[in-house]
Amino acid sequence: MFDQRERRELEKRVKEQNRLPPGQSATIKFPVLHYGPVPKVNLDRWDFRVLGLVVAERRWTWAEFNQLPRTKVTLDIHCVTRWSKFDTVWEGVAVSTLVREGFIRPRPEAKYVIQHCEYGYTTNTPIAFVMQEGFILATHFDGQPLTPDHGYPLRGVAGVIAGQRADDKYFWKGGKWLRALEFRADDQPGFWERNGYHNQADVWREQRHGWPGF
Ligand SMILES: Nc1nc2c(c(=O)[nH]1)N[C@H]1C(S)=C(S)[C@@H](COP(=O)(O)O)O[C@H]1N2
Ligand SMILES: [Mo]
Repeated sequence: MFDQRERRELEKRVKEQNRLPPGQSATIKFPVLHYGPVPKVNLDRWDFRVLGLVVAERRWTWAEFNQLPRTKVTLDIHCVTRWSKFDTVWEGVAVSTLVREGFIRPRPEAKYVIQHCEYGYTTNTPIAFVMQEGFILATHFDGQPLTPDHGYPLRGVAGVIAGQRADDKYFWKGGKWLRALEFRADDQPGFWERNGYHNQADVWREQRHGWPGF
């Protein structure tokens, strides 16, 4: 089949470019993966919060969020279920920009960021991770607003900039239907991290699963 051939050729190319992490295969589709139902969103009531160890907590309405400085980035994404998707184009807001421009002022004690999503889904990373270019608070994929399945209206995206040295984590470290970032001094394992996935989730070291029971 034509698709199969396209997929194999893509996989060969990204392998040669050292962009295919161990145990992954390339996909040209965009699988949907999450636990639980897709939330219905009312943008009139939607808000985005910045909480915890910051100089001033923040709350932005949807209209306000869309006034924040925007970024576009091309990322390779790696799902722990072994598919990788290459050259995905996302638009939204970079946490590093918000920090640099003073929209978010983390306190010095803050070391971790928890992404809080609809229905209580959370995922955790060090602050340094969300400050990387490969992490974005995305409203758009491939030039279009996110679809409900992929996290409309806002999601975290944990990806990799091809060729850049960075802390590369599996895609579950990007929360769909994102509603808040919480800055904390201590780490707090999120939904998948408590359900068997690895806390660090380094794609190149294949940190897929954590200790049994954690
Ligand atoms: N809110 C929420 N975000 C989530 C998840 C989830 O269950 N709930 N699953 C994660 C996992 S395991 C993956 S692989 C990606 C999948 O994103 P996609 O459906 O856009 O491919 O979303 C991540 N973000
Ligand atoms: Mo996943």
